[in-house]
Amino acid sequence: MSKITKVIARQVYDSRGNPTIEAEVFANNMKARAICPSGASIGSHEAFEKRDISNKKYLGKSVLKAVKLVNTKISKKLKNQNIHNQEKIDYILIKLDGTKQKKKFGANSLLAVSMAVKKLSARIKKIPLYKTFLIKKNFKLPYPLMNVINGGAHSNNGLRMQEFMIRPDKAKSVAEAIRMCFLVINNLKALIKKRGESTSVGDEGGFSPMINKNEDALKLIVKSIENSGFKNGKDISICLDVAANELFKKNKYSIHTKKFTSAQKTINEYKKLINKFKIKSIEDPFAENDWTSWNKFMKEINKKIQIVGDDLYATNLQRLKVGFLNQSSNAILIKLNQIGTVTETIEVIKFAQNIGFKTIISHRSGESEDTFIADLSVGTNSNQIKSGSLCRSERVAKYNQILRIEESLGKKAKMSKL
Ligand code: 2PG
Ligand code: MG
Repeated sequence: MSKITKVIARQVYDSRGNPTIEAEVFANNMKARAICPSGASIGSHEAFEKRDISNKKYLGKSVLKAVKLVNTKISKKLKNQNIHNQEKIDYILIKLDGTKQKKKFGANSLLAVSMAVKKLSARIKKIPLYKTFLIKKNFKLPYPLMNVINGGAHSNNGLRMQEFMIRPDKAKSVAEAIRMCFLVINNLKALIKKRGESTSVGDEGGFSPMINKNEDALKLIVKSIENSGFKNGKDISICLDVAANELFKKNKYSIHTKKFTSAQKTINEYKKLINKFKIKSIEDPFAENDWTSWNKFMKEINKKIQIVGDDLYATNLQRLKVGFLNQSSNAILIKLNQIGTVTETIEVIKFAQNIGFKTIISHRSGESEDTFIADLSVGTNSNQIKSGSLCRSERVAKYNQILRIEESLGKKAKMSKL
């Protein structure tokens, strides 16, 4: 048994330059630390993020109260706990907060501690972090979902959909997968330049040219896949995150154009896009409480593509169960800070995999140098990882970590099944 001697926290900054919380846990004369990420398109069912809204010095964005809670109440409660008992520690945190959406302490303070505990336990046992989750051997490596054009809440270009991603389906290794994405991204950059548009990037490292039609973005991506010598829909496929919550009003959607139309018309337009651009995966095609449209879409698509629930499930077991019964999707996006502890996240992944859902581990649009999710994706045999483009170190850091893991697995490294 290794007892926790101390837990501390500090305010650091995320990739958007906003304050966030870093926790540091001590045991056995060793320590580990973790940083909590932060989203921009935040679902209403997500766990709460504690910020000091009245602190004008930080425009209401500081996390100093959350830091103080870790340094006092959380540190006191976790002192002398066995660092290797993650579940017990996480339940102490959940109970200490006591609210359904972690409103008292904030998921940010709890998660930073929870992840740091997990890291320190692995460090003390001298096991790589990825080997301490669900899977202990026969690891399957995830396909990267690289967000190459940023729109929606992650950019100011007026593109309605939030993320235009590529997935290198034919890659036989992570190294090859990343190389394929690298080629497409470079060709995309050249095409954007040729159009006379800016090649500056959005929050997740994808280009953010001033184009505002979804179809224009899709055409550019198809062309850059072809210019790289690949076949769209075979070697590399296009995947979308619509983040439809942001485009929903009075039961209508403004996804395909600025005009708000019915869910059925929206579905018809999706179907056209899927056929025309051979799209293989759509995340959050509808709003988080519009269960009817999700189910309708699933029926009409009839297992042809991956439908992913992000804001819909908010990494919440109860919501996933409802979605399963309602046949809302066939995949779930996993974000640790949507629920607030490592243990609850693992429970959701386990359940999702048992019901045959694909699991996709995801970053947030506000990220840090922390690579915890890279290990989580391998350690749970998740099919895919979404960590932005091959640009901005907070995004690339996760892909680099998976490259290291692949190298250490040597011949045993196998790609996951899509
Ligand atoms: C999403 C995420 C990550 P955010 O919607 O999937 O790409 O964005 O962190 O802003 O919620
Ligand atoms: Mg999303």
